[in-house]
Amino acid sequence: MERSLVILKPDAVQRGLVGTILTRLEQRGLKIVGLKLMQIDEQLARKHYAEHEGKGFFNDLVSYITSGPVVVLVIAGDNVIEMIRNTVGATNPAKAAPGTIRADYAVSIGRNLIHASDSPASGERETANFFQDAELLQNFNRTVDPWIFE
Ligand code: D4T
Repeated sequence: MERSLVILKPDAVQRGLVGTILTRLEQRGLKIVGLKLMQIDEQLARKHYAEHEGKGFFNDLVSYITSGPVVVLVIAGDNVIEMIRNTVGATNPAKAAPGTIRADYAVSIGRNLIHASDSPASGERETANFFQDAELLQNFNRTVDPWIFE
C-alpha cells in the first residue's frame, strides 16, 4: 500500500480548478484518505522542495507555492504513486501527454497546477510533512471498491 501527497497548487485554487482536478482523481477510482485547505508557509515550502534548494528556479518555486491557499490531499492504495503521476502528466505542461491534467489545464512549468509524490519514500516523507496521523482516515470502507478492484 503506497501513499501519495497531492497538492492542488495556488493557481488551481485561484482558477477554480479544485473541483475539476479532484473529480479527475476521484473518477479514476483513487481513494482519498486526507484532505484540507491550507496556506503553505516559507519554512514548509523549503522543506517540501528541499531537493531543489540551490537551483535557479528554487526561489520562484517557493514564492509560487506560498502565494495563496492550496488544497492538500493524501491518496492511498497499491501503485498509486505511478498511477497519479501518469494522470498528472509531465512536469512541464507544454510537454505533458494529451489527456493528463497538466496538458489539459496548464501551459507553464512554473504554473503547473498540481504536485504528486514521485516515489513511495517521498510519499511517506511528504505525507508526514503535511498531515498528522490522526487526520488521515485510512481504514474507511468504500462500498464501491469491488467495482473498481478485481
Ligand atoms: P512537483 O514537485 O511540483 O509535483 O513537480 P514534479 O515532481 O513534476 O517536478 P520536479 O520535482 O522536478 O519540480 C518541482 C517543481 O519545480 C518547478 N520547476 C521545475 C520549475 O519551475 N522549473 C524547472 O526547470 C523545473 C525542473 C516545477 C515543479
